[in-house]
Amino acid sequence: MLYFQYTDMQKIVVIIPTYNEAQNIAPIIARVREFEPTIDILVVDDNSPDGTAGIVRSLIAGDVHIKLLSRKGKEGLGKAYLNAFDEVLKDQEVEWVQMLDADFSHDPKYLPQMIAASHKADVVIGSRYVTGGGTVGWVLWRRLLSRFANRYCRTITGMPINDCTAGFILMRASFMREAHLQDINARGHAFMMEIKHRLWKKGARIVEIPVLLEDRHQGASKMSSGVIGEAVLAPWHMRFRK
Ligand SMILES: Nc1nc2c(ncn2[C@@H]2O[C@H](COP(=O)(O)OP(=O)(O)OP(=O)(O)O)[C@@H](O)[C@H]2O)c(=O)[nH]1
Ligand SMILES: [Mg+2]
Repeated sequence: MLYFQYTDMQKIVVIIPTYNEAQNIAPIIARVREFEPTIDILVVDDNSPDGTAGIVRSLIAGDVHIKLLSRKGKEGLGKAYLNAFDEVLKDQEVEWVQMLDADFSHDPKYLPQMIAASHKADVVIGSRYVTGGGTVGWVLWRRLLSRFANRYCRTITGMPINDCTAGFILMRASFMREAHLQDINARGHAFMMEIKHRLWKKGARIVEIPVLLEDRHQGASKMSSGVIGEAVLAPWHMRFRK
């Protein structure tokens, strides 16, 4: 069980999943610290062969607000997040959970704005597809695919969200505890759609704030064609699930 020491009024934990992010993990944590000096951070690492976990351990020595959840092996982003949610939500004091990629796609400079928006919401999405949001450095095919996937998801599920596949999300823990997130089997973009769909079905108030999403700065992408196929079917499952 992971215990955090809280210094802020709101108990927020930032979860950063990592697989081979040795080049990114210390700089991304430093960037979080620029904007949120004492926020709790949980890194969930799938035994990265490049030694990401070792770097996190060395950072923990100088910062009591960082924790590491070390998993046995690579099981995909979805499973890593579900495992981390389980650990974090066991602590009844936790009120908010923030998801943040390690690869600098999600700039921690938006965290204060997301936290401010949470006062009138249960889910805050760092969104590419509201006015002022977008992507930087993405190749055309990826921009088109993402835009299409999001319109498709919104149309089929009826969920009033412009950026269904966003992974930059702040969620109220009480809704997460009720939304049965642990049953989600999807891995990639479909995992992100499912989370939002389940929280929305529970009546969560969802707010999107504009962010510019950047392409990863360093390291290799773990995107695969399997996750695209899964994302095509997911909205239909969501629509017809009782
Ligand atoms: N713990 C864990 N983290 C993962 C796994 N796969 C990806 N991640 C992390 O999840 C975050 C998002 O993964 P990315 O590889 O950036 O996926 P993406 O954003 O769809 O694709 P690119 O930005 O093109 O690489 C990063 O912080 C990864 O290190 C995994 O199997 N286990
Ligand atoms: Mg990425």
